[in-house]
Amino acid sequence: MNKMKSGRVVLLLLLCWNVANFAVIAAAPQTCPANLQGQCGESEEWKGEFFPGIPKIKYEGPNSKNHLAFKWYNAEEVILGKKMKDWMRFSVAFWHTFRGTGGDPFGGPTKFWPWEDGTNSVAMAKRRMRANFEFLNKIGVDYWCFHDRDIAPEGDTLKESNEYLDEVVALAKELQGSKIKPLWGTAQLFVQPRYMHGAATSSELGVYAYAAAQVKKAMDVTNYLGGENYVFWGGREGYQTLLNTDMERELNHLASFFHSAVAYKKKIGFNGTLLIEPKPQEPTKHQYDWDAATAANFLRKYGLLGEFKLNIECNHATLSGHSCHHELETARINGLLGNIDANTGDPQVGWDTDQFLTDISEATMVMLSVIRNGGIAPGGFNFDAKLRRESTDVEDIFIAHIVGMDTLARGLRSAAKLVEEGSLTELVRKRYESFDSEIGKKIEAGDADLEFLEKKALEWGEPKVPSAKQELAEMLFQSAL
Ligand code: XLS
Ligand code: NI
Ligand code: NI
Repeated sequence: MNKMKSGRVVLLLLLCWNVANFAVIAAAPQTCPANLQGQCGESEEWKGEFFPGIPKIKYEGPNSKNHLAFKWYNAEEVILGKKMKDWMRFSVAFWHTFRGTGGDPFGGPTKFWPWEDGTNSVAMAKRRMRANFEFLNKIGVDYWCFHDRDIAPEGDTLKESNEYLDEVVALAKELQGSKIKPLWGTAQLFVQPRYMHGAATSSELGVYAYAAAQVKKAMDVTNYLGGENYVFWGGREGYQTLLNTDMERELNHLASFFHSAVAYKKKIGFNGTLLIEPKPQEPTKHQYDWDAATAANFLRKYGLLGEFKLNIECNHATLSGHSCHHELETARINGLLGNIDANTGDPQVGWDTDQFLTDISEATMVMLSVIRNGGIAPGGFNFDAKLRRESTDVEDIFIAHIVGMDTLARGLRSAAKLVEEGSLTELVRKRYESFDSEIGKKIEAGDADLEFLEKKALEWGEPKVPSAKQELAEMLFQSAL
C-alpha cells in the first residue's frame, strides 16, 4: 500500500523504459481521481460513455469516405467458405490501447485519455476495463489480450497483487457478457526489477518461483475468463553477455518452467493453446526464442512439441532479419502456427515500433499463409500495436484499429483472389514438376541412395534447368492486390 500511497503525492508518475510502453503512467487528473485504496466516492464508476459521439463501427464499402467505417472488413461476408470474422478473429491488446501513453525514451506521455485520473489504483483499473469493453463493443471485436499487470496494479506482496487481479477480473468477466473473450492472457514477467536477469531463466531461484506463481495465477484468470490461448513472451529470457551466463542451464530451466506450465494447464482443465512468442532481442541483447525456427528446435529438443504453438509477431519477424511471411511459413510447415500478433515495424527504423499494419502487400502475404493453414483458430489476430506518439485524440484509437482491420481484410480479399485465380499456385506446381516423376517420388520417399542417383546423373548428362519465373511470380501477386 505504501507504494501506492506515494502516488498521491506524486502527481505525474512516469515509469519509462526502452521503447515498449507497458508503463504505469499517470495522466493529469481530469475527472474524480480514483482513491488509491480503491474507492472514489460515488464516481469510482465512470458515468456515461467513454467514447461519446462515436457510433458502432459499420462496414460501408470501399467507396465510403467515412473514416469511422470499415471499407474492406465486412464481418459476415463469406470469403473462401468462411466468414471474414472467422478468418480474422481480431483482438485488441489492452496494454497498448489502454496503457500506452505515447511516452518514449526521450519524452513523457502525450495521451491523456479523459477517463484516466493519474493513478494506478484498482478503481482506475476497473474504470479502464469499462472503457475497454465499450471500445470492443463499438469496434465490433470479440477478443482482447492482456498481461496480468496491465489490467490490475501490482501490490506489495504476491498475495495482494493476486487480490487486485481477482477484483478486476471479476468485473471483466461481468463486462465480457457471453460474446467477448480473451484471445489470450499472459503474465508480465519483464517490467518489475526482480525480473532484470530474466524470469524462468533468472540466476535466482526465488525469481524463478515468483515467475511460476505469476504464470499459475495468470493461467487461472485466463481460464476463468474463457481465454482461448495463453502466451509466453520471454522478453528478459536471454542474456546481455555469455561471459556471465550458463546458457545451457538457463535453457534447461526454461524447459522445466514450460513443462510445469503444461502440467498445470492439464490439472486445471484449461483447454487453451499454449503459445511461445519469438523475438530476437529487445530488451535483452539476445532473446532465447529468437525466431520461429529457434523456438521449434527448442520445443523439439525438450519434448514439448505437441504442447505448444507459436505466436508470430510481424515486427519481431523483421527484427530477426526475416519477413513476417517467412516466420508464418516456418511456423506453418512445422505445424506450429498458432496466433499472429498483427503489427509491423518501420522500414527505416530498427526496433519494435509496434505499428498498426497498413501495407496491403504484406497483409496479403500474411493472409496467404493463414489460408494455406486453413485459418488459425483458436488463434487470431491480436493488434499488438500502438498509436503513434503524435496521435492523441480518442478518435485515433478507433481509426488505428479500423485501418489495421481493413488492411488485413484487404489482404484476405487479395489472397483469396490469388488462390481462386490459381496462376501463382500453378507456377509453383510447375516449378517442382520434375519431382512428380517416379524417380522424384522415390527421392521424396527417402528411397533413393547416392549410388542410384549417381547412375541416373551419368545416364542423363547435364540437366536442363528451367527459368524460375521470378518476375512473373511478382506480377501475378501484384495483379491480385
Ligand atoms: C513485446 C511483445 C509483447 C507480447 C506479450 O515485444 O510483443 O507485447 O506480445 O507479452
Ligand atoms: Ni507481441
Ligand atoms: Ni512485440
